[in-house]
Amino acid sequence: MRRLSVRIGDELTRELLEANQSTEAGVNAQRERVRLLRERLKDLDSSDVHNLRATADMLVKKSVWSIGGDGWAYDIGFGGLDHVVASGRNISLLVLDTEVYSNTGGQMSKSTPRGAVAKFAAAGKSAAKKDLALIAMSYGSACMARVAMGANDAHTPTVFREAEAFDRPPLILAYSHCIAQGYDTGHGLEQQKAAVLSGYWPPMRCNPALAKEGKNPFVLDSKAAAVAAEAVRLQRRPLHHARPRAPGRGPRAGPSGGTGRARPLAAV
Ligand SMILES: Cc1ncc(C[n+]2csc(CCOP(=O)(O)OP(=O)(O)O)c2C)c(N)n1
Repeated sequence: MRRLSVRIGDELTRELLEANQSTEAGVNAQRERVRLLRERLKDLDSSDVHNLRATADMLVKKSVWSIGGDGWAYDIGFGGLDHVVASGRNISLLVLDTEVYSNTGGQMSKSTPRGAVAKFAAAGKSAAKKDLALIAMSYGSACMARVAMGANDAHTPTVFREAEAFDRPPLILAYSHCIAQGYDTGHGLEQQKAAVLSGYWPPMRCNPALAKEGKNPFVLDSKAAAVAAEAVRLQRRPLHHARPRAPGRGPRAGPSGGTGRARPLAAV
């Protein structure tokens, strides 16, 4: 592109190569520059021009995410995920946290909360849920966030945009409803809302870049609990969140007579 700068225009060449694309507006401005570049290349012909035409779209920043479930993130792929988060390299990670392995039929993962019963963990999980958010925060290199789309659909895209704007590996933990949780997933967003309103899944962000500006890197995007935590358990069928069968395995869960349908949330 530098070799063609006399014909493309020095200013456009410099702007294309040095564009700040950390915000949506910055990316849109770069798209417009690429459109202009294509116009200026229209009547030119050389191998450099051909190459530039073929690769011009690469000048616009792409949003690329690695996506997996909690089984991947907390267990079977944890080594790799942990390495990326600790490295500080800008690789975006999204965990769809259903708190249970679904694809293989319903085993507990390290994300499964204490006392929960899964199809292949009938005695109830004895250990507490692993705190991936805390692990990520402890490195001080990653931009971590916890979201639940059903609770606040404006918060989720804001968090994604923010996470992409910083030159840090974003790790987003998204509370996700799932058929293995045993309720009608048509009510999944209500389930997510219950998880947030009850304080079970408080949305939060931790961005170490803010500390450099003298700000608190941790932002809690959640109000005090407004519904009983029981609401979350009641909506899940016995298969996932039921009274643990083995004594001493976690707190007593709600009655195991879930209907598989979401129920209205009870105020605290
Ligand atoms: C290293 C490795 N171990 C085991 C498996 C077998 N396996 C395939 S999917 C899966 C469950 C993954 O659960 P999760 O990541 O929570 O995704 P979900 O099925 O809930 O979408 C397992 C254990 C695998 N693919 N790779």
